[in-house]
Amino acid sequence: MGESKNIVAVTGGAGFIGSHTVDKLLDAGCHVVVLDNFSTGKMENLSKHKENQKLKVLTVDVTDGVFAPLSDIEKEWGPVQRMVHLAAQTSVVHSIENPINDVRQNFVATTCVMEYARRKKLKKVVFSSSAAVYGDVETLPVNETDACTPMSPYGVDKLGSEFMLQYHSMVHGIGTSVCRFFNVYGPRQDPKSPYSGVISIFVDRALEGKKLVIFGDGEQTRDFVYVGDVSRAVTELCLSNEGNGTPYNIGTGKETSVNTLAKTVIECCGKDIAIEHADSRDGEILRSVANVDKARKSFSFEAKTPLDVGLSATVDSLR
Ligand code: UD2
Repeated sequence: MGESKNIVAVTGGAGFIGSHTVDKLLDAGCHVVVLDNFSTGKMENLSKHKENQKLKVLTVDVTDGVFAPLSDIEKEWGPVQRMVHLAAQTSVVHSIENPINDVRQNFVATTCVMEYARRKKLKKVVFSSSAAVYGDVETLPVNETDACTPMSPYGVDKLGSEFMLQYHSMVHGIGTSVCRFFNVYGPRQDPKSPYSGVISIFVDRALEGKKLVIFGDGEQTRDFVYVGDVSRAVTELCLSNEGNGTPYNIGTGKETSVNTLAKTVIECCGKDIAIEHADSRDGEILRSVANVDKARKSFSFEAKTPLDVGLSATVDSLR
């Protein structure tokens, strides 16, 4: 007793990136409270920590506010000091079709988290922004200082949320870090929704012997970054007190077309799978790849996992 605890609340902690972040925070000795509404999160993502007394899981929709649910934890453990905000509506396509819902789940939720951070004087908040804030840029790889012209409500919300963190640093002195995730993939990404990440969909379909459907000509590119690398960056930023909300690109710096990805997935799954093309998506960004110099210089971030290695791990997890 008497030992000081590092208490971290993780919104979306039962989700894909969230549960990997919870793994790493627990490894680092933190006490962790997961806030998740289980719309896409799954308890089984946290099942290996079932007996861990340092983890609590609360079924909470962040847009309903986090003060009441966290007050019980505070009575038992003491004050929450840090927050990682990963709960989100993650689909660009969904945001175009349902912009009001997107604003609620992404922008309003961030405002709820930051209002808690302000009143409780948290040491640190880390937020999951996205490469979608950039839109189509003229020069690649894209830099954090490049102009942002989001091409979807999703990108607009993420950019607005970034400003919400920066404002809290500037005016209320809260330490904040913003991660602009590129295309995150890996084990525990749910492949079964039409809004799922392309790698999870391709791997899942290839393993079932179904054809892969490429939207458009397939020459659009993405920077695919492995979830183990992403959750390491988030954990590191969460445990540092520094940060004024300026964003970090979290990607690999490598550009891969959807055509190349489809071929690599087929090779990795070792099956003879057909490829078909369909209409391209609205609001589709044509090329996306990160310049990662800032994260490298600031906290020695390196996305270490090559695509073939990350793909094998993804294939093994879905097999
Ligand atoms: C991803 C993230 C989003 C945001 C963004 C940042 C997901 C689900 N979304 O959006 O949250 O952070 O990256 O860049 O991770 N595609 C196909 N066939 C399919 C599915 C997708 O060709 O069956 C294509 C799609 O048209 C796009 C690419 O694959 O060109 C990636 O699509 P996505 O939905 O995985 O991700 P994206 O980039 O829209």
